[in-house]
Amino acid sequence: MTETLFEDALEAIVKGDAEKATEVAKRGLDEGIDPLELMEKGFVPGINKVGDLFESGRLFLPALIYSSMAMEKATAIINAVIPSEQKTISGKVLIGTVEGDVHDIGKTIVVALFKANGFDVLDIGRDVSVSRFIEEAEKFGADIIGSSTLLTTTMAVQKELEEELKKSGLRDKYKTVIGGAPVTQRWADRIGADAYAQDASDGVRKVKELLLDKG
Ligand code: B12
Repeated sequence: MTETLFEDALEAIVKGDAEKATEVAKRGLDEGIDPLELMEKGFVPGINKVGDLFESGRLFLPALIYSSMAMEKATAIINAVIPSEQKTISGKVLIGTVEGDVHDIGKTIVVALFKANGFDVLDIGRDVSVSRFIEEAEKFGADIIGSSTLLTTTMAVQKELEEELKKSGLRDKYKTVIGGAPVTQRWADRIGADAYAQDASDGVRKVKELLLDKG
């Protein structure tokens, strides 16, 4: 039964059917499925498939937009019910998508899971400039700055953030974590970010380690 639900979730996203995505998300929750599992095994494979079809020219931008709208509906329903886990460690995490990039579905999932894990999170949205990342981190008193990017062209902004923090003498004040589909551990090492996370759960682990490290 769960398998059918995952397939329905995938299909709703591939077809760009927001109504069906909403129905499947609600049905899953009614059936008592783990919301994160429904996201990771149903909806996320759906949007990844859409990405593959788009890349290979078998699906075009209008369809990509419908699929992402369906994904946003499902994400909103699921994020609202991600269960809070025991607060084991406290810390302030600022997170945003870098300038030039409007992709925020993944970042929004990360924000929801971070909040559920008891971190104090400030989501500064998408298309955020390096200077705004730093200003907001200073105002918020962040421990960690998290940046997301889905475009290979905007990965450079994560590097600029590292450089700007160094230039302004603030690098040691914060720990940085980076994520997004094209981002890798290698990229993190290259630009000098403190951590890389491949998905939201990995992000929680990495942020906990960084907070322990920060003391
Ligand atoms: C949905 C989507 C869109 C939607 C975005 C809607 C939205 N509100 O986000 C829309 C339709 C707007 C869009 C637009 C474009 N898109 Co688009 N899009 C996608 C798609 C299909 C899915 C992205 C997604 O949501 N994935 C699901 C989430 C859950 O995964 P995720 O983002 O990777 O996040 C997870 C992890 O990476 C990690 N994570 C992410 N960030 C962070 C941050 C931190 C701190 C941490 C700890 C973890 C973490 O945790 C998340 C949850 O587990 C991808 C294909 C793909 N497979 O990635 C293409 C893709 C990213 N898009 C692409 C392109 C080209 C574009 C456009 C340029 C298209 C165009 N011609 O206009 C524009 C760009 C506009 C801009 N300036 O940003 C290309 C990028 C190619 C490249 N090499 O750079 C891709 C790869 C498609 C492709 N295969 O060609 N897109």
